[in-house]
Amino acid sequence: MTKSYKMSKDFLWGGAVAAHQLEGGWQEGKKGVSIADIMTAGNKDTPRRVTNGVVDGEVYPNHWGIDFYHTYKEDIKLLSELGINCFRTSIAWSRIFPNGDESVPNEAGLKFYDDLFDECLKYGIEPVITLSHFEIPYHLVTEYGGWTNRKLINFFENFAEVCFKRYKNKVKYWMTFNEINNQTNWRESHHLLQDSGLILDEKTNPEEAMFKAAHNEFVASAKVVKLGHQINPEFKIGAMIAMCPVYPLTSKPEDILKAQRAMQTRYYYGDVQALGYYPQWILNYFDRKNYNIDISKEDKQILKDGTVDYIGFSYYMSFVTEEKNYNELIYDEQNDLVSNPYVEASKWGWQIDPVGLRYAMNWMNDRWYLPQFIVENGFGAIDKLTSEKEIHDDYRIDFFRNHISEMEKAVVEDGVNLIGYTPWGIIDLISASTGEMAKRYGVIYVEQDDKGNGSKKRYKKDSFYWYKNVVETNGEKIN
Ligand code: P53
Repeated sequence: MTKSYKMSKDFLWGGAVAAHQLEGGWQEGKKGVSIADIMTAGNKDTPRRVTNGVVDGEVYPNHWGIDFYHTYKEDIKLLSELGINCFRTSIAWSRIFPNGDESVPNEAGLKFYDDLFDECLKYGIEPVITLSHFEIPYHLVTEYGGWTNRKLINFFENFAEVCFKRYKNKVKYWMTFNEINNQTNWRESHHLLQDSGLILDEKTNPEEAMFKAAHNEFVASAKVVKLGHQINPEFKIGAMIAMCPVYPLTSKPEDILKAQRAMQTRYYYGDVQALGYYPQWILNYFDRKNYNIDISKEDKQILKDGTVDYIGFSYYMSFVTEEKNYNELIYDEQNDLVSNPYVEASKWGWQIDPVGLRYAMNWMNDRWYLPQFIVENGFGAIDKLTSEKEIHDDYRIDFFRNHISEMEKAVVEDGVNLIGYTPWGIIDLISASTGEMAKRYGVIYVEQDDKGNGSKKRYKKDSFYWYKNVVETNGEKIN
């Protein structure tokens, strides 16, 4: 079929990163310690560890990132050569409020983002900003216990208010919490830390703590959506969800039911943020489990008044589940997933499924009726720098081509309202799950190894030229 259509002419083509994964400069400009600064380096087989503060002799890759704090001018210039019109990054909370609970913001931190956003705007690149992307100030963990403490709602509001007022003429698209639903997998403690700043003792029920923390995040997010619209009615403030659709392994009715519960469990976050209330099944679940989530009448009103303007989401992979023992219908992300016989997986076990992107976009559209923004999509792989300083990453081009093709079908044929597309890790950076440099996503290569050694020079990969052509033709030429 030849394509006789185009994406809308104001479609946002960009690239995505997050502050803690590329800035480095972890102590510059009076920045405070964030939770990313106490996570050690890991790899595919060795999980990152969380240390008790910053410990001498440990290796913390987020301390150096790719040194973007110092190189952002050259990097933004390089990115501008792609022809992109937006750039998604986050504001490191600990640059603005080093401890998180101060009343006066840190001017040096604010100035850094002013300069960064100006640099983007200079090239016609619009910043798209996440307020909290896996990097809350560590002090909010040690002093307050993270997001299970309602005091964080207030601290977050202060942080958001300062950012909204300061950048109100430079930033239009915002997101509150990155991948708020990653903590569905609460058995893996790094998700609780990255999403909610939780380091739990043995006595605490992690699932209950997760639901409590998520509730406080919902309230904080809703308050900030309302506040943002007061500060600038033009603001578009979104949720940010890790979209991994969960399929049933077979057509066995119990498998179908299990996959449905899996989707409900992973995406009730979206229900609360998009619709403004909790679905009944989960309230019943809290009751059955005797969980005290503390959802007040006032909270319910706040959730209703602060629904998001759009659904930002990441898409990397799909999941499959089956029902092994149907008595109580629950979905346990750590134990209930099986592999999909129909798709291939990356070296890190992420199942590659472009069609799943179209499925997911339709599923969300049917459920939430909101504009969507693909704020992450990409392929983590080992790249080889040749002696000519080239990177032949056809596998990444294939990944992008197949996903963009399904994305365009979802938009043009299925009528999903999509604002933009920002591939993840547009420039190589530190992996969030493993802390590796070797798991690369970029169309720009950064010559640096897992230990932070290397020239740090930037090189355009083959995928750079390919993506540039996609952007320049507004998604028309993807072959
Ligand atoms: P890395 C899990 C599943 C899907 C997306 O991930 C995830 C995660 C958490 O690791 O995270 C997002 O670097 C996240 C980014 C992250 C990116 O996906 O683990 O928003 O910060 O870097 C890719 O390969």
